[in-house]
Amino acid sequence: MTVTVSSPSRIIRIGSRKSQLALVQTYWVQEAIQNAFPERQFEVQTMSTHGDKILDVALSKIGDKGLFTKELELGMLQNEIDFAVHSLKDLPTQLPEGLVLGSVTERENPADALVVHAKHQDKQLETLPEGAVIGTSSLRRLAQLRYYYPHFEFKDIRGNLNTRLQKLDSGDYDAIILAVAGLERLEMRDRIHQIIPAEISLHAVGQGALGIECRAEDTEVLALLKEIQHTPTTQRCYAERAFLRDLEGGCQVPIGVNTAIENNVLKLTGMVASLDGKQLIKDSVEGSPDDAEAIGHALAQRLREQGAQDILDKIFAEIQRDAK
Ligand code: DPM
Repeated sequence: MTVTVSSPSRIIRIGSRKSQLALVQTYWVQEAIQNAFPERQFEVQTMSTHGDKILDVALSKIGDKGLFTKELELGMLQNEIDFAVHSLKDLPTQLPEGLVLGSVTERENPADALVVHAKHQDKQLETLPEGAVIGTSSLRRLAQLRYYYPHFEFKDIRGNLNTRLQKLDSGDYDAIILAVAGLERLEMRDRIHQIIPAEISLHAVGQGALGIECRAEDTEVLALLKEIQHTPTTQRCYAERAFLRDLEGGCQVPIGVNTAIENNVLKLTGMVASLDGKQLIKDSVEGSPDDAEAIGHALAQRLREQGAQDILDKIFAEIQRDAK
């Protein structure tokens, strides 16, 4: 186990993936924490993750949840970096021994966006033609859209945001689905054609928020990170992550959520859908924001009682079979 030495001169090393989006997010965190502690020194160190190297395989087929986080986690455990900035939705719900989620920063719009090819500028999800080819490699987006729009075709798409937009523009797809938050952070909000309402697409757990991971025993870094934590976002994301932790198996699953805090009541809505879009189970649980994780567990239990486990077991079996 690493020992963290505290000294006033200690430079805090922030780990980041090298993608454009990851760097924008990391520099945002660096600026926020630098503003909170002007006398301290923070520097960014970049690393490539496994997920950055295998761009040709559909995410859902890789079945490895730490795809974008493992190398950064090793870096923390080996004391090469002090904390890592992740898109919270890419951070597995179970962290390696010795690491914790030190902070969750204020969430941006967590919704999904429809981005269309130029020839469909006058269309919305409701009016895209029968057989329109929709690009996504998210099982969650696929299952929900199939449920509400069974007349579309779906095709995998990988690569970073720019690559995906190029593939769309070159005519490979009629439309693609991307997170609003990613497009906004990269100043590409003009590509957001329609924000998909929560009634159609519940977002991924943690979507739109940044999660900062650090060593569990590094009390100095933990204290620094607390200053940039956003409490309502943290409560919402803890409820979402507890829900996912209870339901997921070893791979990406079609699970979506939505949360809101109003009048000190946290409401968590969640859904599990089958890949063919024929079954979709959705329900909500409310409670005190202080009981965020209990709300997540309660919702998982409620969806299980309604048949969510059968749907998920079938999907795990399918993915395992495809992987062979
Ligand atoms: C995860 C998923 C996707 C990313 C699965 C899901 C989308 C994959 C795809 C867990 N991570 O959402 O159901 O559509 O092919 C990812 C994005 C962001 C973080 C890009 C996106 C930016 C938004 C954010 C990829 N990870 O979802 O369009 O920080 O929340």
